[in-house]
Amino acid sequence: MDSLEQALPGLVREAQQLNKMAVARLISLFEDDREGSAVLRSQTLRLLDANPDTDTAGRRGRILGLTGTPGSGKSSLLSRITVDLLERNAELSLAVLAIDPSSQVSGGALLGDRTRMRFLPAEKRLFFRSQASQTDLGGLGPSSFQVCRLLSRLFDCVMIETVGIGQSEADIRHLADRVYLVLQPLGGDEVQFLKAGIIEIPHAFILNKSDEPTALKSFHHLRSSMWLARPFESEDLPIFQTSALTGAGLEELESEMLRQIESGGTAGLEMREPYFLDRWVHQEFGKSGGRFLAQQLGGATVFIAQAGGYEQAQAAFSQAFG
Ligand SMILES: Nc1nc2c(ncn2[C@@H]2O[C@H](COP(=O)(O)OP(=O)(O)O)[C@@H](O)[C@H]2O)c(=O)[nH]1
Ligand SMILES: [Mg+2]
Repeated sequence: MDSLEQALPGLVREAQQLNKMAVARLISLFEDDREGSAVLRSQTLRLLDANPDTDTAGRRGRILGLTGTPGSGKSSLLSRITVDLLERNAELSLAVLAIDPSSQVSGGALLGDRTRMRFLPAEKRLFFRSQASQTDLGGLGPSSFQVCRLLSRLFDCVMIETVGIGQSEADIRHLADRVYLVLQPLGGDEVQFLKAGIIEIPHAFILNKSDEPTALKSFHHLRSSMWLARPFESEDLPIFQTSALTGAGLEELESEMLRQIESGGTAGLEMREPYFLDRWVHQEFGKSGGRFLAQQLGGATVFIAQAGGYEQAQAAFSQAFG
């Protein structure tokens, strides 16, 4: 750790030039849950926000989330969209964080989706990282928040792919500035979109696989489901009909994403720190840890303020509780 501390200023500068090796090394630090690493993380964040001789200093990239059931086409869409966006905006830099539920079974988060991504290894403006998810139901991994704090300081946009089923999909709403739910046309037995249960979460819908024969019927079905589930908003909720196979509908979706990215940075990962500190405490210390935070330490918001920051709060909590 000592040697990393010395190397940190250089490493941060290289990462700000989007050197892939440097970015990957910093990610490892932000995924590291050993105690000493919290100090290095807060040093990294300070360096990132302060380095005056780079144009990324003070950057907060917009965070877009793509969620939806496995097989709906999230990875296929991302592999096209990312490359298209880089072509459409020559200044843009993007990081993709794919949170892969299958990795628990296969034992490694590295293959799987990556092989399907049409990925440009030499392109500095595009960075791809795959992460194991916490459960086989998807949702965020234990360090997804940490890695987003880092990536949003380096790239104009962070795109997160998560599987959204059950409870876990709501997590993405806490991390992303905008959540897109990717759906595929209904099968013959008409499972209702409403039953999918996640219609309340997203800001926009992507009905993918529009090349399939039942796509149009499903579009009308989705519209009426939205009227039922979110009657006061449904006018404002876009549905993008896309095909990652043929490319149909992608231009419209990409235009909306570019508008999102160019409209400014993230609405504030700082604001989300209390939620993720609470989540971290529950993960690491269980329910009794959560009670201790709420009852003895005044709750996550108060405790972060008292400790002087998120990293400091993690370290202080481990001491106070452990
Ligand atoms: N017909 C058709 N198949 C697609 C489309 N997008 C993805 N697929 C296929 O659907 C399967 C799942 O895609 P994938 O991107 O891995 O889905 P993910 O699990 O949501 O990331 C793959 O076999 C893709 O080739 C599409 O627009 N049309
Ligand atoms: Mg995928």
